[in-house]
Amino acid sequence: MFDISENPRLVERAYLVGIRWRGDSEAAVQDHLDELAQLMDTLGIPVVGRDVARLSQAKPDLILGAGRAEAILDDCRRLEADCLVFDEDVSPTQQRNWEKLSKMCVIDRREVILDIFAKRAQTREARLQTRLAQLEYSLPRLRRAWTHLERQRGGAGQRGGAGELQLEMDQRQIRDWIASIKKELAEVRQRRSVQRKQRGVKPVPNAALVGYTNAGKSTLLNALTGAQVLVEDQLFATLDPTTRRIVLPNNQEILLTDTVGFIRKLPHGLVESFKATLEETRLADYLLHVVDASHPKATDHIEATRAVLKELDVGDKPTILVLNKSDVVEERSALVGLGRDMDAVVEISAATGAGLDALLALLADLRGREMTQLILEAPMDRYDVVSLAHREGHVLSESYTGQSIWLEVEIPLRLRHLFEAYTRDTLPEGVRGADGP
Ligand SMILES: Nc1nc2c(ncn2[C@@H]2O[C@H](COP(=O)(O)OP(=O)(O)OP(=O)(O)O)[C@@H](O)[C@H]2O)c(=O)[nH]1
Ligand SMILES: [Mg+2]
Repeated sequence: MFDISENPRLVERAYLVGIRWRGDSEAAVQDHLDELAQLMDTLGIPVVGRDVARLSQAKPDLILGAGRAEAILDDCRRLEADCLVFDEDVSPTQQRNWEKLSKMCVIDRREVILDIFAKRAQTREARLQTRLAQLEYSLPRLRRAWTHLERQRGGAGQRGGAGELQLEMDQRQIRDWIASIKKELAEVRQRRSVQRKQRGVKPVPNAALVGYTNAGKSTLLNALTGAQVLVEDQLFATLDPTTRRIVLPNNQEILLTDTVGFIRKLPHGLVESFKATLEETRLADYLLHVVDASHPKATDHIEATRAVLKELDVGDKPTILVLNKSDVVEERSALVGLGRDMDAVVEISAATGAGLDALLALLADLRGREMTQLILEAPMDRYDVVSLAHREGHVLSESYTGQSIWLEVEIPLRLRHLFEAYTRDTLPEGVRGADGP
């Protein structure tokens, strides 16, 4: 593996560019730029200026027209900005053109998010996943210069001088690097799946906390379980999953998992490479979709979250919409109608504890709804099937016919496959059922 970390130059003053497409409101574009500024803040790079350009169609070489581009560059010179950040996707060619023109670092929102992940990743797995997403993002971009990758390799917000390596060689090395990271990740995941299997002797239902970054997911996990996940008023405080057990009011247990938050334009590569971390979400029986209900853009956050859930293929799991931060909600009317199409909605404050009882009751209720009634015939020597039914469900009737044990049971839907081989349509004549004589 190569290492090129000589004298990376620090990017210190960012200039943001948003684009107002036909049909967009000025306020929406400004909101998105506010969020981009927050992302830059998370990276530790001050924003010294911003501009919104109106556009009906992107120009292939610079997105913007040449006149507008010049005006932005004048502004950047005046403000001594050294990094231009687009809230739009910038293609590799456009990025190269802008860098040539401006002699500045030029990045887009997705790359900012990648840099934040790189800065925040703590565990080996999160670091590998982030590095993979970064490399895949930069692969088509390498043609322009070495500086880009060096900047990423040097760490968040840094940027290096020119490298001397040959282009073709670089690309090949990057590909090798990607392959070796994938191999390492496969090993880490293999180990985790073994651990999960060992844990999963008795399958306990799993609910995943999902939602926009900074919605309060970790605060909620901590409030419900006494866990000590890092909570911060910053974007992407959490990258690694934490799972804790909670006991519901009906004495049933569930596992609750907190994981990485979502955002508009989460780089596709990140979603891809974090799929393993998000595995707990994919395996979850329910989702608790947490939203910062005090945020003026709460509705957009819900939509952006659902878009990522769809990308993860978990969009149709039973979902409770959790309207968090009710202690600081000013516009109560804005919440009306939210979550209409979800299974339940509850207003809480993870900070004050308000509404947590109602949330737990809802979870118990949702769990209750997930049961199915079956008639089972188990051979006499398969008492394990019978005891599984007792352990995981409610046995309504139990009868012996000599060769078989007949059961009427209510079991969780998610375990139905375990009983498939023993499921029958009706009880035979003479066997007494739950409402029999
Ligand atoms: N006022 C208020 N603040 C809250 C509440 N819940 C969380 N917060 C604050 O919101 C910020 C984000 O909370 P986190 O729990 O880190 O949010 P998260 O969803 O885990 O965020 P990421 O891990 O970055 O995706 C912190 O400053 C919390 O103190 C709440 O109910 N009321
Ligand atoms: Mg968190």
